[in-house]
Amino acid sequence: MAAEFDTSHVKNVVLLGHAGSGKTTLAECMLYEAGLINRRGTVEENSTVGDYHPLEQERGNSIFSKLMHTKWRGYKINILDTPGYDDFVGEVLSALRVADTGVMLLNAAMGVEVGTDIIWEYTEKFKTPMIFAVNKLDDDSADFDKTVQQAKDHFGSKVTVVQYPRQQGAGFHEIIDVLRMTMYKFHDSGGKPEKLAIPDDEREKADNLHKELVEAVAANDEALMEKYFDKGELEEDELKEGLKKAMIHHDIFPLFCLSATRNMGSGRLMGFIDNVCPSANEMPPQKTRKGEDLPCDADGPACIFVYKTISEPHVGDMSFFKVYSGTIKTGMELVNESNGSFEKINQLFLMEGNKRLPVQELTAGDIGATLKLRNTHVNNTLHVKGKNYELPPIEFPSSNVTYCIEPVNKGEEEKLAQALHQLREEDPTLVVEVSKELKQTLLHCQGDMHLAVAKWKIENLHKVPVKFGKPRIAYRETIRKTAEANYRHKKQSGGAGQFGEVYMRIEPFYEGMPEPVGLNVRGRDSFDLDWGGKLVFYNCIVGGAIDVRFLPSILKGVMEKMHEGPLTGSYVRDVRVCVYDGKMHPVDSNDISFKIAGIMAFKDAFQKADPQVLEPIHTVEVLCPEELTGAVMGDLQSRRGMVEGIDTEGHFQKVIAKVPLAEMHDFCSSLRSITQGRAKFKMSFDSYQPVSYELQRKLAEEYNKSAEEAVA
Ligand SMILES: Nc1nc2c(ncn2[C@@H]2O[C@H](COP(=O)(O)OP(=O)(O)OP(=O)(O)O)[C@@H](O)[C@H]2O)c(=O)[nH]1
Ligand SMILES: [Mg+2]
Repeated sequence: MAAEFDTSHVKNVVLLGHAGSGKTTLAECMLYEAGLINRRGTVEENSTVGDYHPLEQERGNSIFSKLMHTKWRGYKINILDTPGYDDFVGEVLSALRVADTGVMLLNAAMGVEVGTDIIWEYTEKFKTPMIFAVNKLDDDSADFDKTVQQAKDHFGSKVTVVQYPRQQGAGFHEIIDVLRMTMYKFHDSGGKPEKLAIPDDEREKADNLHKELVEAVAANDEALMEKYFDKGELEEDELKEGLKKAMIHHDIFPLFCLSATRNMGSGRLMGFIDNVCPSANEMPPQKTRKGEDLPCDADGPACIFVYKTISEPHVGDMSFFKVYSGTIKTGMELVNESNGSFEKINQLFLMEGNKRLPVQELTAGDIGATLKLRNTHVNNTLHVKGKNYELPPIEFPSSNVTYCIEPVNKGEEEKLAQALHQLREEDPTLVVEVSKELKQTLLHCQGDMHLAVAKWKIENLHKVPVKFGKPRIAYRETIRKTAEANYRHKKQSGGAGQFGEVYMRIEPFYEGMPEPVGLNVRGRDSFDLDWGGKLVFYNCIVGGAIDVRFLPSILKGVMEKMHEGPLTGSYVRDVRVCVYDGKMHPVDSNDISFKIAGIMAFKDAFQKADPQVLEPIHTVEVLCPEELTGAVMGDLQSRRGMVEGIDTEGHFQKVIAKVPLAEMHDFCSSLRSITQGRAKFKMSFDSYQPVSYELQRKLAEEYNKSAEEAVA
């Protein structure tokens, strides 16, 4: 059976906004208004179509993006409800990737919030046509004008009022629409409003706002500008066409009014989405990675992009995708451009939260789901044989916080590894690293809530109890002065004997340092170490004191000791080693003897060379409202942080600091509490810097203690 809606009658909207701004409640209204559900659920009663996941119901907020669809006046509207908490940014980005219009909800009682600004940055990247919806106008502390002003301050003069409320707070029930020049009057139960003429006492305000709207539209279209100059007015249809064009060019952001809990305003919003917001074939064509244009044409070659995968218990892997070209039919076979594998589309579904509605085909521009693809992942492009389209991937942000993870029960390591693999499949913002250096499995994630979700999934879906901890720090060791040492390794008691004696000098290495003084350089090797820094190894043996064939063994010994530094067992870097003398035994000297002599001589010399532990220092950038800068700086300084500067970024202050990674573990939750979630941060590795004498002593003590316990 052919698709119910053609490409021009499918609209893909993503609901965006700070946590708690009312996205899930609005989605519920849109389904209810269209009769897809016969009762509006609420977040409080855990009865919405959107927040069906047990964890969401437990927490009272969305965690995963949800695909739902509604049908309104001959159009199909795909609704992508997204979570507002920044920890779940991956869900927002993947939904934004496939949407053609974003609806940014503003909480009229709070105005523009940090989440609004964060998400706005992402919409700018995608250049998504955007609508603003000022929600919660029934809230006693709603302030529409302040919210609009903040929106204009934060997002510019392109924010254009299309509706304003005649009342706010408990009395809110009328909306003045200056595009239609109509007043919508709602009954207490919300839903379908009466359409009335604009009352006289609102006429002037409505006319002014209408004029602003018309001029904004005309300003973005020469032909309309001429008509406007000519007639001093534009017809509603001309306004709609002009608005659509301006939205596609990210030149106008129409602003609407809502009370999602009272279901006031959702119908008009859907009407605007139908008549004005672009369908996928009205958007600029997708550019493949090769730079070709891929027009959104139902008769074009079949091509889909997978933006999300989830694993449903008792169902299997579900892949969510958008059809970017052609028409997808059940039974179709497609090629996965990323790995060349063939995938059969056995089933196709429209989604309504967790409800799957089977269909036979999906047309270009539509969004749907399928089950049990064999080898397809997020960001994969699947297309008809004979084509080689690859669509640009979603760029997920790097992580903010890292935890080490281990199973509570010994022997469940493999089960945990499989669970983590599955989690990573579903959530590309969760990065799993098995660190050879730290001998820990690390979970890099977006924040504590993100971690809590991972824990819930591992324990409830994969049945592996886990514990999280603070990861070890990847310290480094180096030396600050030159030292010499020698070591004789001798073992001549029963069996093959061992003998090797090495004299070496070690020096702190720096680029451009002069050749070793007082030694005959016979050979030199320079190594860029995997863990950063260098080792420069000199053969300064004279008179054949040690045969050159043993030098690689000495080097091996030195390298082995640099793997587990003498002070704290951390990697050693930036050392020059000169082997300048030694002794051999004609029979007992062999590789192992000189390797051991190399290890021990290096260890002794290292201890004498004023060794220094280095710690990783990260650059931390915190975006926060101005009034919180002091609190943020205080917190960073309490972590041995050095504040390097404060910049302005948009409406935020950006505090830049250099902070030891060892002090940053709980910064994410601390920042959330000192700023009530009104700040965000990112951090990146900067450099290795010496630790204080006190800390070095403590680290060396801990290392020696654990070494003793290990042999005990
Ligand atoms: N007064 C009032 N409350 C609302 C309105 N819309 C939503 N709420 C309430 O605001 C809270 C958050 O609503 P949600 O729909 O979960 O908000 P959300 O944007 O989906 O939140 P996240 O999923 O956390 O991003 C709930 O308690 C809703 O009942 C509204 O128009 N007026
Ligand atoms: Mg929600």
